[in-house]
Amino acid sequence: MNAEFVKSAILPKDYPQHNLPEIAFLGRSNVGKSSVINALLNRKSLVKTGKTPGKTRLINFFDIEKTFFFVDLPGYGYAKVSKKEKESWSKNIYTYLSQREQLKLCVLILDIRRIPSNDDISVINMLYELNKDTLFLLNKSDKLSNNEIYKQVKIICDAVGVSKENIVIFSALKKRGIDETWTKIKEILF
Ligand SMILES: Nc1nc2c(ncn2[C@@H]2O[C@H](COP(=O)(O)OP(=O)(O)O)[C@@H](O)[C@H]2O)c(=O)[nH]1
Ligand SMILES: [Mg+2]
Repeated sequence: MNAEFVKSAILPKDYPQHNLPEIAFLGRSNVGKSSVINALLNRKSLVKTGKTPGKTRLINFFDIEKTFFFVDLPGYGYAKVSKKEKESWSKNIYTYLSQREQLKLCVLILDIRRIPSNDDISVINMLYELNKDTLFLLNKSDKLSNNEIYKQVKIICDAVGVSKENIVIFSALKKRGIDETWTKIKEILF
């Protein structure tokens, strides 16, 4: 898939100007957000992985085939970040989510092995409050057996109050869930 980095921004005045739909990716630091984006685009390293967790506060915009945009929002929940930095993160994300008219779909990435953290729940509440269409990708499924996957899906669905239609069992490493994710994205966008 043809994907091109367009720019990084923090404030709305610096967001790129265009009229295409945007899909925003959210997740706690180290959940595999960059790996998921690369896997969906079948790119090895469009987005850097495993680098300086929690350090990037920038919103990165990627043009996909001149048809829509992927928006990589900064990862949250990194323990070594100060309270002040966390607040500015929340504010910048909230501004993007609440003001960006082009935003059509949010993709929230969770670690299938974990119960959603308080930070995850805050973000999910923000998305519900703003009435955003949200798709949940349960990443790192390669780390669990089928039996464990089944149990975790139920636990996570209950914890975040989402139905199974809005989740995809994913593995960026093993490339699981890619076609299903694209089908769901296209259902919502087009
Ligand atoms: N086992 C496994 N590891 C993954 C998967 N996705 C990402 N990772 C690893 O998780 C770490 C963080 O990935 P990265 O994409 O940089 O996460 P980000 O901080 O959310 O952007 C890296 O070591 C990745 O190799 C996955 O599906 N399975
Ligand atoms: Mg990343």
